[in-house]
Amino acid sequence: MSDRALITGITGQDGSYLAEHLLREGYEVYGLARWTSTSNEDRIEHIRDDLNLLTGDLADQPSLDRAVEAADPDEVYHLGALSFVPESFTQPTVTSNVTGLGTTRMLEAIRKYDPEIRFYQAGTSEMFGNAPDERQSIDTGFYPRSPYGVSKLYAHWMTVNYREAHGMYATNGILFNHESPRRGTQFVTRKITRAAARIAVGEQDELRLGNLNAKRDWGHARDYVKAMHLMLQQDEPDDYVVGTGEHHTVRECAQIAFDEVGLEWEEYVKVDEKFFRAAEVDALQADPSRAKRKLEWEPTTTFDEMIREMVQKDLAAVRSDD
Ligand code: NAP
Ligand code: G4F
Repeated sequence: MSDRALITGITGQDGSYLAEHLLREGYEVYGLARWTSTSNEDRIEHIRDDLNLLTGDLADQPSLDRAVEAADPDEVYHLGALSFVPESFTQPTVTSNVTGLGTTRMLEAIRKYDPEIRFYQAGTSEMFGNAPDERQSIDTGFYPRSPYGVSKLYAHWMTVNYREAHGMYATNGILFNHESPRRGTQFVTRKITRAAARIAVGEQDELRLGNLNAKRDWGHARDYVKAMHLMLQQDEPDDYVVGTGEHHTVRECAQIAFDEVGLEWEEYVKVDEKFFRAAEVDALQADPSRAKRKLEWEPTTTFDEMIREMVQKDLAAVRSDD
């Protein structure tokens, strides 16, 4: 009998890549998707017939209980969240409820149904925030700078607590930024690659951005979902930091994206105060040595390759809209 996995947030960037990966690995894949008035299934349309979708909301315990029971999974990958940092300042209590308490609800649903189910929590480098260390490892202290980061830190410790209190196989993956052509269009890399493509074909005049000096450790989502899967295949549950170990500025991202379409970024990018954050995380850079050693995981795509791939996909999309 094949292994069964339940993915919350299956309609998101990571959910779609993880579903593809698990299907390739021979899993029967279930996904929790919330009800929406129009379809939110664009990213999984190509594999829709191979998936078992269940409706539910992370704010609603009964729907989560039902989803766990219906999927009867061996592994749960909990990726569902309100994941856009600026919006978490606008909607702090929804963020706390969905991103924070939603994790407790999933852990409770599992504990009640079958505490042997393995659980992955989608942790984030945003929990490090104003980190004291130049490179962040599992030993770095946490200092989140947004309602999103605070909610994820709560979820992180709940995951540790269910492991220690109930003996559950509950694992935190602390993932640094990862992107792809499926990234939401408000996140800075995709905002840039899409704008570069649109400007190149004359559909947009300029690109307004916030802090160009912010540094992030950006990898490719396709690589990072493999690390999630590996984490749940270990003998014992543990917590892992996953990133490339390199960081780049938003400015560098713009340089590469505009170079890919043969344009000078300075001619099109304008700094707009509107996109500065109430509290910024200036720089994040992973120390992924433990994940590399214990999981034998390596990123395969460079930052430059990824941004160019995203621009090419955005160019193809804008051209096909014509
Ligand atoms: P994403 O594209 O924003 O996907 C988030 C998913 O959560 C979507 O499927 C969304 O559904 C779902 N969701 C939101 N609110 C929900 C609710 N109330 N009930 C049920 N589902 C809900 O995020 P991502 O980039 O794939 O990231 C996956 C996870 O990893 C998130 O938890 C994120 O916080 C975390 N993470 C991401 C990164 C990164 O760089 N990408 C790094 C570290 C951690 P809809 O499609 O209906 O909106
Ligand atoms: O792309 P971002 O919005 O991603 P951010 O805030 O780092 O969060 C992402 O990565 C986290 C992992 O560390 C995830 F947990 C989280 O769910 C999400 O996926 O912004 C990156 C940087 C920030 O410093 C921001 O201030 O880019 C800077 N930036 C500059 N101009 C901008 C813009 N960000 C956005 N979204 N839009 C701008 O115009």
